[in-house]
Amino acid sequence: MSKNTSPARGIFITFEGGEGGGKSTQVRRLAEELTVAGRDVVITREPGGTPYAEAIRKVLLSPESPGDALTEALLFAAARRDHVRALIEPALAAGKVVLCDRFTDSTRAYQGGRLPDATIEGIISLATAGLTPDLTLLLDISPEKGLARAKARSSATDAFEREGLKFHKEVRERFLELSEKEPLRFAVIDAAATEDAVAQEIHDAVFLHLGDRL
Ligand code: T5A
Repeated sequence: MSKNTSPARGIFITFEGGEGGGKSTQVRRLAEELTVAGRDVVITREPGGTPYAEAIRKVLLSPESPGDALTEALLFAAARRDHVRALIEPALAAGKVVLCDRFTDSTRAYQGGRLPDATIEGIISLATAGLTPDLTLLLDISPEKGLARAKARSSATDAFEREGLKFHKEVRERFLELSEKEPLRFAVIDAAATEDAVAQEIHDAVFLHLGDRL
């Protein structure tokens, strides 16, 4: 009798939230922790993650952006389709832990206010073929603080950072609404705390939600 040697499916964790919340910083920290613990970890981001999707990222974040939500949502989806097919799904099939800096909830939060829900969900579903994160860490911070952090790091701003405070407040509200709709998938993290405190809160959330699989 042949033995099933395929690895158990991996774990998909996404980091979400407004600008400058510390997502990239905390993706790196959690990756280090899980790697030390012996897990095979892949770090990736959206828009981007594959050469083709990184090329689309340049277009999306360029100052030439027409600011049309449907055009944006379709481009994010095209990048996401390539990312899911070429990187995320193969890594999960190989049993890896995939840590992704932004995913579908960013489309819901950033493009969602300007398009009907059914349009957003249809586009997301085409791009992901139903792939949903096992856990989403929402790094929640006031836009005032987050944008100040992003600005302190670099004076160059992308098309989305240049949006006004009202837009970023609405984005934050939409993220929080999403977390209330799906409390089992989301963990809301206080991203205004120190880097170490945020890392500890993320550690606790990851082991609370996924400890039996890690
Ligand atoms: N977008 C994306 C959509 O509109 N729709 C979509 O579907 C998707 C996928 C992506 C843009 O695209 C939009 C959303 C975005 O506007 P991006 O460059 O990837 O653009 O933007 P962000 O993901 O927002 O990246 P940032 O680099 O701005 O923010 P991060 O990753 O949250 O923050 P990080 O870790 O780079 O930290 C920022 C600064 O703060 C410091 C760091 O050292 C760094 O200097 N910092 C802290 N300082 C104090 N205390 C802490 N706890 C700190 N943590 C980090």
